[in-house]
Order: sequence, then C-alpha cells, then structure tokens
Amino acid sequence: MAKYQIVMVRHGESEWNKLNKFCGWHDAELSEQGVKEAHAAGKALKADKFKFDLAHTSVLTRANKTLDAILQEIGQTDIPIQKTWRLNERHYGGLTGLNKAETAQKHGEEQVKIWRRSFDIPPPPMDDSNPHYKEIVDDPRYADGPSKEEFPMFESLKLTIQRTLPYWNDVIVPQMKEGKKILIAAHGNSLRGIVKHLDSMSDEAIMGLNLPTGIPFVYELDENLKPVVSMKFLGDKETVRKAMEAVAAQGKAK
Ligand code: DG2
Repeated sequence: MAKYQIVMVRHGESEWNKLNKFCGWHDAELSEQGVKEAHAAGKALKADKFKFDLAHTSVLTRANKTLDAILQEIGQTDIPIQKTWRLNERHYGGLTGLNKAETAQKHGEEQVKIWRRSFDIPPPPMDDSNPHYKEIVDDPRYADGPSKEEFPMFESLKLTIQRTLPYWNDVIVPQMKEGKKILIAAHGNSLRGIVKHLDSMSDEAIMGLNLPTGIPFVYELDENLKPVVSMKFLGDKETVRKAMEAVAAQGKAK
C-alpha cells in the first residue's frame, strides 16, 4: 500500500535546450516555450488538486523559475523552498556550450550517446579554456558549497547520483516520513539519478530513460520507500512518448 507520494518535474525548455547545447551547470534561462511548459505543469497539478507542504529545487534559474510558475498556478507561492546544488544538472564538463548535433557530427552519434547516457563514462573535463569556466567556478551561488575539493569539472550519471542521493536520503526522505507533501523541480539527469535509485534500475536500463521538459511525474512509495506507482506522468501517453523521443533525438547528427 502506498504510504508516501512525491512529485517531480524537469524544468521547462531552456534557451540552451532550444539551441540544442550541452548546458550542465551553465545557468540558462527558460525559453518562451519553457515558461509555457512550466505554467502548463502547474495547471496540470492544479487540475489534479495537488497541494504541497514544501518544494526542493537546484540553484539553477531554469529549475527555480519552473518551480515559481508551478507554485503560482497552484496558488502556493508561500510554501518553503529549499535550493541545493545537489539537485543541479550533471556537470557536462568540456561539452558545456557545444551543440549536441554538431558534436555528433564531429565525434559520432554513438560517442555522444555514451557521453549523454552512459552510467559511468564521464564527459571530458572542463578546463579554464572553456568560455563558461569562470562564470561557473566564480559564481557566488556556490559560496556555501560544493567545497573546492568537491567542485566538479565533469560528471557522469554515477557521479551525479553520488552527490544527489545524500540529499535525497538525508533531507527529502526524513521530510516525507514526517508526512510532508513534496515537489521537486530539477533537471533531466539529477532526476534520472533519483528515478534510477527509486526503481532500482540497472546501469543499462537507465541509459534508455529520457525525461521530457515540464511534465510532472508522480511516485507513490510504500513504507520502505519502494514504489507502488512509478513515474506516473501528468500528461497523455502519446505526448509524453513523443517528448521523450525528442529528447533522445537531440544527440543525432541531423
Ligand atoms: C540538459 C540535459 O540538462 O541534457 O545539461 O544539456 O535538464 O538542465 O536541460 P537540463 C543539459 P541531456 O543529458 O539530455 O543531453
């Protein structure tokens, strides 16, 4: 029997999703379409009468603004919001700022698929020759963490999970156990990490999961935090399937 319920959503389309660029820790804004998706996500939650006690998000604008739009739509702009770098997108290292299709033309679609979806093969590291290096390492939002030692220069999904799961286990799970209704607005890969954990997906199975932007999904968990209902999207099946396929296709050479 389900004891807990939690809702997650990947942010709406960002300006860099639209340009098909590897984004990672670059702080892209939501595109116009992304703002619409975020409001539509809020409307879908409202239609299903969802209410939350608190919300978690990353420190990146695209996730923060998605959350704000949702809370506006459901009339809950007053609930506590906890922001953490641990829910950030994976750090895309030296790929940050590159166009995904052009990268596939240059290195092959197979290599881009490995960089985007393999569990433990990381992208090349970011170094100070990357035009986005300084903007990320000097960003004051990271003054309170990650520490210099933990500050990533690249992340595989495995490394992303290693910094996201402690937050899930130490912060989110205890709140759920107190009976709090929680919404998480985060990113394609930080959420894939949580999904992999909840559904005990194998390293191979997670490669096939592409999360659409701006479509909330629900988990219902039993008392041992095992899913009774997994990844139930608030959207019709066909729309969700097409949106997932479109995300997978971003790594094609065009
Ligand atoms: C995308 C995910 O992150 O890219 O960093 O480019 O969720 O913040 O838009 P998000 C990025 P893929 O892993 O799907 O290529």
